[in-house]
Amino acid sequence: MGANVRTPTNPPPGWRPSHDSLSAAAEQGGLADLVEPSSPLVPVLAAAGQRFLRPLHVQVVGRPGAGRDTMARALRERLALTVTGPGEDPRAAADADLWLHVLAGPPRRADHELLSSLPADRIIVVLGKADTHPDWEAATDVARRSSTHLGLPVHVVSQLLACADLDAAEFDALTRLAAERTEMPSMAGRFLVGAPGSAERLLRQGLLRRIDAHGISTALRLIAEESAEAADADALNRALHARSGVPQLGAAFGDRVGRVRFWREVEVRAELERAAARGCDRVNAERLLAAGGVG
Ligand SMILES: Nc1nc2c(ncn2[C@@H]2O[C@H](COP(=O)(O)OP(=O)(O)O)[C@@H](O)[C@H]2O)c(=O)[nH]1
Ligand SMILES: [Mg+2]
Repeated sequence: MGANVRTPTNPPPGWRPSHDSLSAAAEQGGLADLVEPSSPLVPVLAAAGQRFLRPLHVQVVGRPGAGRDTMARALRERLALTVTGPGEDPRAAADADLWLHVLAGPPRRADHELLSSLPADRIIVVLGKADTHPDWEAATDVARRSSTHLGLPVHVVSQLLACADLDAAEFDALTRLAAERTEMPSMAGRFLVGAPGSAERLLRQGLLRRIDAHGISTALRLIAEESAEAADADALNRALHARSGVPQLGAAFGDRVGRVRFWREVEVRAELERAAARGCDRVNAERLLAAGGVG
């Protein structure tokens, strides 16, 4: 069950966006042109049209600790999306077009409950913190099983690697560690050598906090191989971003654009219905609603 539950707000089965619908005019910024310039509907349509064209807005959800804040940052930085994270302005939630649910492992009861409360046609599910699994393949296995369980695709990401922004000093430190043939121990805590509070220990703590064990071992390997991907801090950050799975989410968002357009058209129609109900150029408001827009 879970996300397969159809909420009452789902579009009718088989709905297809039509090219002569209100949304087509809205997309071209031409909603207000559908009525005479003197119509009191002009400001209503202009405002609805502006809202229709707002940037894609994603709300990040999931259980606390799943990495939601980091995910929100990753979506902003890598995919330039408008994002609301947990605990951010609850009013912004009303503007959400898509919900990105972050799993921290196989779905639990709280995940099912959350997922079934969201619009089923606009959910994207990710298995986050993929870098904390023994390897990427292991994370992919968990995602595959979760996907079967939920009946939804589950994408594998490391939101932390997607946010990598190592500076020149951290890059120099990694270069030194690579030259010393340092390896990332399987117990990450053993990486923290040096006296508590010493510069070496603080540096290593900082690296763990910023890119964690998998990020560090990937960086050390790329630097040791003298890869062009590790030519400098910027290149290394890009290499970590590319391995995070987050850029690849762009396609999943693209696939939902038709759904988002449908729901934005529903909003435009609701505005027109409210205008008609209060007698604001009712004839034309109803004409637009009946014709499905232009025609
Ligand atoms: N290794 C790893 N740690 C992560 C990742 N994403 C978040 N974290 C860490 O998980 C902890 C909680 O992250 P946060 O984004 O605040 O989670 P939230 O409570 O769901 O908002 C922080 O210490 C993050 O650095 C990830 O992709 N990989
Ligand atoms: Mg947090």
